[in-house]
Amino acid sequence: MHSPSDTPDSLPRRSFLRIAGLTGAGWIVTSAGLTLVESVAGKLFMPVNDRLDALLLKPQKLIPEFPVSAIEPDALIENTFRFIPRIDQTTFRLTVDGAVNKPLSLDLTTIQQMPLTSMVMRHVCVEGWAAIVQWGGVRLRDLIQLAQPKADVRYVYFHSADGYYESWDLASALHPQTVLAYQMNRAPLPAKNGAPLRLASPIKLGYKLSKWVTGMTLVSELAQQKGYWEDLGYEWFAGL
Ligand SMILES: Nc1nc2c(c(=O)[nH]1)N[C@H]1C(S)=C(S)[C@@H](COP(=O)(O)O)O[C@H]1N2
Ligand SMILES: [Mo]
Repeated sequence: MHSPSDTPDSLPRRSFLRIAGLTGAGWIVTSAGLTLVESVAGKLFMPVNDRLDALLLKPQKLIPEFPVSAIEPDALIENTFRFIPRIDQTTFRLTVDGAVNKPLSLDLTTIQQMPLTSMVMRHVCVEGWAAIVQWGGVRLRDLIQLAQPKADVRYVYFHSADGYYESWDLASALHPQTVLAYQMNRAPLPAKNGAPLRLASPIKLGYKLSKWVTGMTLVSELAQQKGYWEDLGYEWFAGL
C-alpha cells in the first residue's frame, strides 16, 4: 500500500491523512519545524499496521448520545479506591509507549490543541448507580495513531497517578466515542473526577474509565495483571 518510492505529496500520504482523520491537523510542531503529523506521515513508508488500518476503517456502532438538558450533575458519585493524587498540570506529561514506532510524551497544552470531542453519555458503575455526564476531550484513536502502533498491538494498558491500572482491547480503545477527557459537565474536569485526564466512553463500565491517566502502553499480549478491579475478580471486557 505504501511503497518506499512514495514522495511526501503522493496519494498514499494524503489518503493516510484522510484515513487517520487528521487532515488539517497542523497543531503539533516538532523541533524539526514539521508538524508531528507531517513527521509521522513522512515515516509511514515502513511496514503498515494492517490490523490498525482494518480497525480504523471498520465502522463501529455509535452509542446514541443525550441532549445537554439530560445531564445529571448530582448523580455522579465519586468512586476513588485510594486517594486523589496531586498533579502539577504545568509539568504533567502523558506518555504513550510500548509497541509503537513513535513513543510520545505530550503536555496538556499540546493535547488541548488537538480536536475536541464532546459527548453526553451515561456513566454506569457496577455498584448500582448511573449518571448522565458530559465529557469533553481528545479521542483516544487520535493519540494512538500519532504513536504509530506496531503491527502486533492488540491491547492498551492505562496507568494512573493513584496506582490504578486498566487494560483495554484495541478496538474499544479506537472507538470514536472513547476519549481522554479534560472537561466534565462543560467545566474543567475536577481533581476528584480525574484531572487532568480521565477515560470516558459509553461502551464500558465505570471501572474501565481510569481517572488521572498518566500513561498508555500498547502491547500484543495481556500480562497477568489486567486491571485493579479485574484482578480482584471483576470481568475484564466490561462492555455496556
Ligand atoms: N484512577 C482511578 N480511576 C478510577 C477509579 C479509581 O479509584 N481510581 N474508580 C473507577 C470507578 S469504579 C468508577 S465508577 C469511576 C468513577 O468516576 P468518578 O469518581 O468521576 O465518579 O472511576 C473509575 N476510575
Ligand atoms: Mo465503579
